[in-house]
Amino acid sequence: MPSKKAHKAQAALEYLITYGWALVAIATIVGVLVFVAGGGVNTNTCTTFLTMICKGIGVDGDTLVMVLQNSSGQRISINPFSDICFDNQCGYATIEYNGTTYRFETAQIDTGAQFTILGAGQVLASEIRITYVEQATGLEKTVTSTMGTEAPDDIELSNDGKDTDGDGLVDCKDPDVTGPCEYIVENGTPSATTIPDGSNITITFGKPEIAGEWAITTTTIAFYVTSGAGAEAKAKPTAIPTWSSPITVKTGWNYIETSDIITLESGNEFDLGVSGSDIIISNEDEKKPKAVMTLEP
Ligand SMILES: [Ca+2]
Ligand SMILES: [Ca+2]
Repeated sequence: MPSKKAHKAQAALEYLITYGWALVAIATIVGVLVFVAGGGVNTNTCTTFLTMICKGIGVDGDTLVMVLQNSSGQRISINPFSDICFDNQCGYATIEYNGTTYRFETAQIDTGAQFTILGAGQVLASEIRITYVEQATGLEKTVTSTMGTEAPDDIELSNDGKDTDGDGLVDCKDPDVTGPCEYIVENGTPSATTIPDGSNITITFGKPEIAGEWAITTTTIAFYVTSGAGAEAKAKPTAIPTWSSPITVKTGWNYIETSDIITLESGNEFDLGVSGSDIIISNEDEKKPKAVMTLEP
């Protein structure tokens, strides 16, 4: 007669043989869940917004890559430049949707559609804020979410004007950087907020930390118009005689690109001219003029 101990051992063995496959299956499922929840082999975190499902987050050089799905139940519109901010820093986002890249233009995202947000130099940001307009209701909504990437703390960020990884080379002078070198210079100080028909004003932008070391290859002047839609506006660096092709001004943010190569100086100045009617540009808070400068070492 087998002892109680042997009986127990045999029972345990039978249990394993009978239910072992189930334990293996459960272990596999748990493993898969941990893998999925943890984002696979890394620790990237991507928190789902109330009205947008985060499908994934990743890193491409110093660029943050985030895939979202519009689950608001209706079509929404987002302007990447003014409506997507990382740690309260706006202007560095682009949206890729339906094969088109949006930076200054507003993207219309269909209900249920998936789109990608790219944040230049934003891999270390810990919060993202998105403002969008619902097409069906016309309401403007803002959602905020925490996030995080597995980017190392000592990565060289391309657009902060600092030697982030401590090797003595700043931004795009550091071969560790693979992304674009774009700076947004804020607090533009226009000499007037009303630009009379047929005249121009000069806008001065604040000093980037890396002044003098770089050439500006393109500049986009962003300005917010409160009155004067339908007029034409054009821009140029003050030292350059050539104006950009005029754009038709709309209410809200307007963007004019100039492609003259100038040396980055502290307090860069750009002329903004209008024709057709007076326009009024905002110099209030976040709606002050901005310059987006693409730099080369
Ligand atoms: Ca840097
Ligand atoms: Ca560096």
